[in-house]
Amino acid sequence: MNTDPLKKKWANAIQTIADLSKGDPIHVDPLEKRWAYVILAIASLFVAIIMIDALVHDINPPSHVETIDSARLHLSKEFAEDNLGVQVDGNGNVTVRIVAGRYGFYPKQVTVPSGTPLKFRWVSMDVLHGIHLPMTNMNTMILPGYVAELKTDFPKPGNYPLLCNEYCGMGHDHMWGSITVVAKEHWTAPVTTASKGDSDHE
Ligand SMILES: [Cu+2]
Repeated sequence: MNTDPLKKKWANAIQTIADLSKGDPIHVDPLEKRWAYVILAIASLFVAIIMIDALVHDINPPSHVETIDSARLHLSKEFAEDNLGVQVDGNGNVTVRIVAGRYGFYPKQVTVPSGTPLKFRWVSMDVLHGIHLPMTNMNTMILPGYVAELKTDFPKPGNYPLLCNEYCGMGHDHMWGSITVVAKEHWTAPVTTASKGDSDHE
């Protein structure tokens, strides 16, 4: 078999590459260059938006890792029935504890003050659930075995529907509740009865 034409082809190709790599630097069309700047600007804008959301608006993925025995929530000190809902501690910090379970939120409705830092602690008693309140930073999965803790602040009074946003079974569509936000001056702290202590788990 005569391989000469093939050898010649290869030699030519190598010569062309060698010619290209010396001499002129890579030529970039001005239009292409302009588009490269546009893309850089778009990427920078996205990074800036993420940074502003994280640092100014405090929108972050929940990084709080705390485990709990989901099967024994009713026996735990913190998530026993009497402790659910809104509580105010001695320093005036407001904590809301809600249990998600097929198919509802317990309690189904909570009333919180506007313009106040609130700490929400969510737990699941069975499977994966999730909540998302549009226009707030309240967006988390509620994994069985973990406490999903979120800090938020509702600037204005209003009613926020609470919908489970993780498919959890046949009754998922009926899994809802609500958060009522009332003006700070019209809000009265719930009367606390049971022992409020902190979590009795790691
Ligand atoms: Cu659900």
